[in-house]
Amino acid sequence: MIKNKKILVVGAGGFIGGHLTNRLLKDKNFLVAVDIKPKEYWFQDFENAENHYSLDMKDINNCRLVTKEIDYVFNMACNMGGMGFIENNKAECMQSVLINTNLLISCKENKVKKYFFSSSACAYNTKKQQKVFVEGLKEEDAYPAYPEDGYGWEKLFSERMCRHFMEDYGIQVRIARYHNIYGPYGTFDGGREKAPAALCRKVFKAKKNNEKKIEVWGDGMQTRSFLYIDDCVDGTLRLFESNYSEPVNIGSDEQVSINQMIEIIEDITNTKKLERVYQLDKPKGVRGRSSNNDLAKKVLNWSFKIELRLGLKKTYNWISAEMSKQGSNLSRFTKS
Ligand code: GDC
Repeated sequence: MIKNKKILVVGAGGFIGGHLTNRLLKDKNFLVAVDIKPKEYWFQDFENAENHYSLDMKDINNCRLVTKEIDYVFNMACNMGGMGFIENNKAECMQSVLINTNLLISCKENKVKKYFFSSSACAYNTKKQQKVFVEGLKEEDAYPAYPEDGYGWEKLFSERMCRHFMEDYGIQVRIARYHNIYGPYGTFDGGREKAPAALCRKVFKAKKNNEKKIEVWGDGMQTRSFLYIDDCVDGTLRLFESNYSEPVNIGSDEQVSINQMIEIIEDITNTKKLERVYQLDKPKGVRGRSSNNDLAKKVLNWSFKIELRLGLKKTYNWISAEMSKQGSNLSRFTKS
């Protein structure tokens, strides 16, 4: 367990960064929490951290400032979202390369010991994801390089940047390839939400308004695997404390189609089967994707624990509670 360290989390106002910051605080570390978002849009608040709101880490001067006297850095920051965002904002997504690059340079200057980079399953070769049911992607399947356009290229390039900072300057790096992380305290509306949150929101709305239909992007047969946030934080910390410096999948291998996921949500919420309105012109991404977890088991002795059904139940309960609240409280989770 990491304890009594001075840790910088970049992207602490976001979904995964927020959960990670909370966990590191609970484990009795001193946290410097940074995000480009203003205070009112942070997904979680941290009373016991040194918080830096509205700080743009694409600016190297800001990176230099917050990496001083820091033991460990977790770079959880990027301008991203679900398919609806990354397919329509490729230039925005690629500019996150500045965050990783400037942070690494600053870590080198300030002699930070260890650096974590949050990469993505979008780094994998898209040509290996053209069928509905695919074998879980192994780490070597990122090459030959043909990642998701925009966002995936940034992730793959930044992975390599980390690797070369380790080889050339000796900074220890750890890299996770996350597979569609979901759970409470994440975006569920506004354009950046991913499928689990979007579909929980849609089912909740249909129930509330007594509607009989929901809109689904694509034909619903596309597949993914989804990892619950608590498993993601556990896997991340396990990887960080390991001796393994190459990219590792942090994901689940419970591969489901989008249609199957909707059925699970209907089932856990006692919703009568809704008519699916398939929107074939909406962003769809790859046809099929899942995570091969052999390497994580081997080098980290780690595997996901929370099955999709349970994770979706927790997520749905949180989203429905948020949507039922009155007032403007919703905005931080729905800001586009
Ligand atoms: O957005 P996402 O969860 O991202 O979409 C999964 C699939 O669900 C897509 O085929 C999408 O068309 C379908 N889908 C159906 N209805 C909806 O209402 C909806 N909203 C959304 N968002 N999708 C719907 C993600 C990236 C992430 C991240 C992970 C890593 O790609 O967007 O930024 O890095 O991958 O695994 P997904 O899984 O394609």
